[in-house]
Amino acid sequence: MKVMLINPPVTSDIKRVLGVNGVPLGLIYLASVARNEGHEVKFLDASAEGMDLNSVKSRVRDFYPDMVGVTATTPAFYDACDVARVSKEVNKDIITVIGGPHVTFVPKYTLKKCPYLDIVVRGEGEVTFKEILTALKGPNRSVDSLNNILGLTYRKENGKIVHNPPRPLIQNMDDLPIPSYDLINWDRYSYGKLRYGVIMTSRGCPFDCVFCSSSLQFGKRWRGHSAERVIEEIKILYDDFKIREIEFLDDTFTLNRKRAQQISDEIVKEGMDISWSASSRVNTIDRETAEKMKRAGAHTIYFGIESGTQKILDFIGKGITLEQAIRAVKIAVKVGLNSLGSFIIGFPMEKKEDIERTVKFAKKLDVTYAQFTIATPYPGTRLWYYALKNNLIKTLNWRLYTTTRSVMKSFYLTTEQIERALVKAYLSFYLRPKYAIRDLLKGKSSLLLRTALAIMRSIRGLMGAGKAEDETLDEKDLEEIMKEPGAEFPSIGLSELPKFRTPYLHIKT
Ligand code: B12
Ligand code: SF4
Repeated sequence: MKVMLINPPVTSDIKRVLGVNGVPLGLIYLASVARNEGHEVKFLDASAEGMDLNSVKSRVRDFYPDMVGVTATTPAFYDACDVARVSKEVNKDIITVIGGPHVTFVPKYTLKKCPYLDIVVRGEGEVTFKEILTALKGPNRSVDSLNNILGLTYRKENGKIVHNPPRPLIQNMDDLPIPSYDLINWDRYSYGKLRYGVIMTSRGCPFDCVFCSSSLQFGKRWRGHSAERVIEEIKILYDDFKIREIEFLDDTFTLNRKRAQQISDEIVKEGMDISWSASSRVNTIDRETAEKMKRAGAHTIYFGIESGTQKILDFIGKGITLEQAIRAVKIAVKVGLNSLGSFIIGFPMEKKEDIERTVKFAKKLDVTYAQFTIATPYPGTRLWYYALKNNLIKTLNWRLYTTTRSVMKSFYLTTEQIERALVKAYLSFYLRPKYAIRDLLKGKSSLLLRTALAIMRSIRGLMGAGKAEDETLDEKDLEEIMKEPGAEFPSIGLSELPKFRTPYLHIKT
């Protein structure tokens, strides 16, 4: 089969605001799966290539695939739908498949809203995708043959939407193929002259933060690649693609400290001259691990600190204390690592003073960089269900779900106050004498850091753009959303909601 995998051209203000491209790692894992099954694969990152929809359509016409697979975050969903639409315009028999952290949690609504999509893959995609490809092999392919495949929601030929049971998590991460890094046009992701690569060495997270979608997408169980496999991937990037700067995209690279140390030691042993950054949690870092990471070339460590008040940290379910945050940043400083602290403002129960406390805390901590975002109820998260049950959703216009817009009502603050507070937070943190922004930009970089800085740079632009309060909430849409699996429980308090909901079958290991 001819399979075309497309990262959609992003027209939401995400691109304008963030201005950064990230390698669509999910799609190149899927490319490897399809290639291993003997399919012909074409990969297109229309966003990184700066293409418009017409150019995408031409590429689809040129390749004339049997299947188009497209990925999307929440704000990129309409763009993904547009890719499916133009694919069907090229040939109505092209089977269109979508996956990613948005559609996983609103699969039926997705298919209703975007009639050009045939299949939604929920959660981790590799095994489900392989089974779809097998089921649709041959000239008389029909989506009706998908009824036994776990982890998907699809539109039957008669138009009926079918929601299959969930798929278990992949048990052994080393069973995953190496992503098809050869499909990547690395120059599109370089930063200055630096060729810049990404690796995800683990999936899943056992914690339960109220806003977090990735820990649901990849399950509540941490699963890591072996250190050997990680080194193998680094070597491919290093030797074959001359990558010298790597970002580890794991939710928490240091969750298994022993493994993080092992990987660091191996990088040193192999004599690889790379610099890199990775995420941690303030309670999963210690001096020894940080030192080893630094020795192996790490320059920045990313901490989700989220709030400067324990009350909000408790609401988030972060499972950390302010003291742990102080301690973690001190460790980073001691070993010479930069720290990038992520802070979220605008939770429904936050008052102006709470937000101010968070900004003050960020400054007191003296993280090297701070990223501030607005609490956004992404589908599937506990915050999403909390917002639904408490009637706090302002809009279902996914384009606004960028974390720089206030899309959720607050008990105390207006949209304007929250969005202004975001601008103020950046100005207050970065416009201190110790920061000269151009100097920051000269240093080692990481995708997440560039995102933070890009938000800051375009902060004035943010204020001019449309606001969620100008949007109307379509009650019918809301009703549809409430019919999604997971939205049906009747309670209204966060504590009454189930601890978490994942799209997975729970397998005892
Ligand atoms: C790196 C990253 C970025 C990078 C680049 C992203 C990119 N690749 O283009 C940058 C910094 C630019 C970024 C920006 C944003 N990000 Co981001 N990002 C990530 C991160 C840390 C890793 C992404 C990744 O590579 N994952 C690894 C691959 C293997 O997973 P995957 O892409 O999900 O793909 C798998 C499945 O989803 C599925 N699948 C996905 N697509 C498809 C398609 C088909 C056809 C099939 C069959 C299956 C399938 O199969 C894949 C393999 O298992 C994730 C967290 C995470 N753990 O994933 C957040 C995450 C994706 N980001 C998130 C958010 C919110 C954003 C932003 C909206 C906001 C912001 N302020 O950062 C912007 C939006 C950018 C955009 N263009 O839409 C959320 C998404 C939530 C949501 N519902 O949309 C996540 C999940 C983090 C979170 N907070 O929970 N991000
Ligand atoms: S935000 Fe919380 S739940 Fe999500 S990956 Fe990080 S620690 Fe885990």
